[in-house]
Amino acid sequence: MKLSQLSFPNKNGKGLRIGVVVARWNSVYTYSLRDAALDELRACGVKQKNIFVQEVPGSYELVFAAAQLSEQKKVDAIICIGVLIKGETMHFEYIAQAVSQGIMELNSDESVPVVFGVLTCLNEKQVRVRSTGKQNHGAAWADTAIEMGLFAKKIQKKK
Ligand code: DLZ
Repeated sequence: MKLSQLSFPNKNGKGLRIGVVVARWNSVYTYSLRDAALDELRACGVKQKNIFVQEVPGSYELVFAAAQLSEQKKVDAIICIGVLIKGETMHFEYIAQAVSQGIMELNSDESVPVVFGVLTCLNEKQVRVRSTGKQNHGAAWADTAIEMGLFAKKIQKKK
């Protein structure tokens, strides 16, 4: 499925509070993804004062920051943004595994949805395609955060 085929029925972010955690490793690309996500959040009505951006050194640190934000309950959804590029050692595999597992565990154990905004690519060209221009994934991650934040709010009201 092409990114452009993703559809989001409700993109009304008014009243939502969104956390955005961004890794500085490969920052040319993570900042481009972050900016696309922030533009989309604002376009969907999320107020600037309700957007909380936290930088971390690398993708491995995304889970810790997301867990802290989640625990504070000050946001309705969190987007974790990172870019992992396969190198010559096993580093890529270990970090990708740890981050995907960590974010999955936050989603299953905690009540704040966390969006997996981590590109795991084999080379820089794959990253560039997915983090710049029309195929920039950042906007879709913002839409996902809005949809899941609205869902989390609705379900928690009923408890
Ligand atoms: C060490 C490392 C390497 C080799 N590659 C990446 C990468 O491609 N993308 C990324 O976000 N971070 C990388 N890191 C840094 C780790 O995520 C982490 O910041 C350090 O191991 C310190 O815990």
